[in-house]
Amino acid sequence: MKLQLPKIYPITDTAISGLSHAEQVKRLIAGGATLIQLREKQKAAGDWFPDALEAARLCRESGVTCIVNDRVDIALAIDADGVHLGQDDMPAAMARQLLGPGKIIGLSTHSIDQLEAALREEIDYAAIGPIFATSTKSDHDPTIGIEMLSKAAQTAGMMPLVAIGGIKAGNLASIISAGAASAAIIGALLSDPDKISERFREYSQFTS
Ligand code: TZP
Ligand code: MG
Repeated sequence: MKLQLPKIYPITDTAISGLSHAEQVKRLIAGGATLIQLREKQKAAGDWFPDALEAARLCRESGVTCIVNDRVDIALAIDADGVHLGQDDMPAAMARQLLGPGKIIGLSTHSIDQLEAALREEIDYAAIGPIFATSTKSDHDPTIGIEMLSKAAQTAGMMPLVAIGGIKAGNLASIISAGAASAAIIGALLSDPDKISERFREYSQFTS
């Protein structure tokens, strides 16, 4: 069955927010988030695990979908709802074997060619980006822009497509109009930790 994604797909980042994943999850849920990705690029699994476990517990308690970036092992251990894989992560087919048919698998792509390859995998959604320049991911691929995003959305067809990279208040509506099912956002939601809930609420209005 086709996955229904919320229009805004928030992703946690402890370096940007200065908060634990659990605290970010709390604030995002208070703002109305219904699906959250936990993304930890710095800490080793052992150091991150207790925070990830608590974040997943908070999601479960509120009926919020919890997706883990990169780490299939952590997703399994905290019984998350799914995993978000990059091009260099474990192959999607292997993640599917480990996670089983009931879990969500998302796959990041950075070009139409990669997106076409992703469509042949047993995944639930594809992501494409960066759409705009971003400082959140240092080693990112070239930006795609709105025109290429429209082409990607057409290529994706029935596969839900998440747009990522440099998305903020001023360009959010254009992302959705271009055909993305959802906009993944990090910096614009988290840069002021006291305003995470407020920003989420505000951003939800740009998509309705
Ligand atoms: N993948 C492509 S761009 C990006 C990722 C993880 C970072 C997006 O962060 P931001 O702050 O919303 O630009
Ligand atoms: Mg990744």
